[in-house]
Amino acid sequence: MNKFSGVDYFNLDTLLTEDEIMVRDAVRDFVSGEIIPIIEEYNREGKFPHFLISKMAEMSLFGPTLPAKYGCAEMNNVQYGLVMQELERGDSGVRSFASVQSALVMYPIFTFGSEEQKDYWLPLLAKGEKIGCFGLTEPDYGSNPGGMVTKAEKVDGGYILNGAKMWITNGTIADVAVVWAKMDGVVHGFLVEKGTKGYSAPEMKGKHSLRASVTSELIFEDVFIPETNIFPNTSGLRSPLMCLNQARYGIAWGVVGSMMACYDSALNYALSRKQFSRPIAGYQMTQEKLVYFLTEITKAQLMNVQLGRLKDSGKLRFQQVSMAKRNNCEIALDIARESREILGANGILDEYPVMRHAANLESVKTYEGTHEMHTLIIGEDITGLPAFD
Ligand code: TGC
Ligand code: FAD
Repeated sequence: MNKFSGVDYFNLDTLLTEDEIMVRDAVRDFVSGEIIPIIEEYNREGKFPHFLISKMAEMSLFGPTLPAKYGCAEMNNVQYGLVMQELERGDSGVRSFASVQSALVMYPIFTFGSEEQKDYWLPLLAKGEKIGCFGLTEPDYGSNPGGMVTKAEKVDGGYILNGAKMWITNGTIADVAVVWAKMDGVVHGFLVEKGTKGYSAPEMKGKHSLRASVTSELIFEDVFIPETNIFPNTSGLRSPLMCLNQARYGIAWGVVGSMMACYDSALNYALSRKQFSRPIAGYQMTQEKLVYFLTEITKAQLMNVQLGRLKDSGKLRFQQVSMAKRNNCEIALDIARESREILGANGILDEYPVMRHAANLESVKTYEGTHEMHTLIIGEDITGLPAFD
């Protein structure tokens, strides 16, 4: 296999530091060596490649922006974004695993947790010795999580949790679930540990998308949560929404990896596939597609670097994250679909990565806020007029 050398039409490496390039290249090699050779098989079987967890932990890919005292790498946000980009060049499901562990489990424990919760969970999660999941979505409340009906009730020494979550990445394999539930009408976060009586996490089967990722229901039937397992520092629905910003930021970068994989595959195929008198890359309509891909990749890369710099300077607004998540997911899906067209019938085979990326991106465009939700978030920001209801 040819070594993947990236897609950089505007010399964007000049916007990155040496350390940022070093992290990107290390993860790029890891993806080429460890993920790409095996991922089609795992995707076909509908299995998550568990053996990658310890390898990703060794590379400090979990909670990478958190402090070293928890065993984390203290990367900046551009490095974190580049990690997500490279992982998703391998597979959106593998990137999802890392996103959830970092942005939706380690981030809330770090941000809203007690010192004891941080000291116990963060080192174990960083080492990949424990796996986490994040339960916000419910069967009847997806885009509108504020309507959730999962409930906690205060009892002696803790809380009783009842309700259900759905579509939860890593749920079945998680040692700890960050679960959001209402108590007296206010949203709170709880750590629910595997094996707790009344808690189960059956895997959801039959997915055509993110097949190399575990997706589950979480069911809570009179589950007792000790006092030590509530987050002490939350502020209602705003707290889970803050976690979403971290994950959406990672997705905005991640899907550029999918775009690169599809562009690379389509370009190589178009150069080698001959129809009529020459390679199909020599026909104007194919070139139009390839130029569209490369232009959109370049625009997304520029958006991401600036997003990362804003995040590192503490000036990033959540509406800006929405714009990048919304745009980059839509474009990535377009590029995957059009790459499949360039590959003709071969495009539907898992000998090539494009159909897998296209199928995965259907989920990525939907989770962490649908295209429509991000439109409305930005629409409200521009006009001052909320249009959700
Ligand atoms: P709303 O009244 O707008 O907001 C409540 C409070 O939160 C503030 N806020 C945010 N703060 C930080 N970051 C954000 N992104 C925020 N969005 C809103 C807001 O300012 C307000 O603060 P305050 O101080 O005034 O109380 O709440 P709403 O109920 O009207 O909700 C609006 C809406 C639609 C934007 C929100 O609910 C939403 O984002 N919906 C989409 C749901 C979603 O994205 N779910 C994702 C679930 S997790 C997932 O998909 C994981 S995928 C995992 C993988 O990678 O595999
Ligand atoms: P709905 O909210 O029912 O929306 C259906 C359609 O209606 C969408 O097109 C939506 O945009 C549109 N719509 C809704 N309201 C409006 C409106 N006001 N105006 C215009 N259009 C509207 N959740 C978690 O909590 N944790 C996870 O780990 C997690 N992992 C996931 C993994 C996968 C593979 C998938 C597919 C989902 C995951 N999710 C997770 C859930 C995900 O966040 C939700 O699917 C998403 O937020 C959308 O909710 P929904 O599917 O219920 O769609």
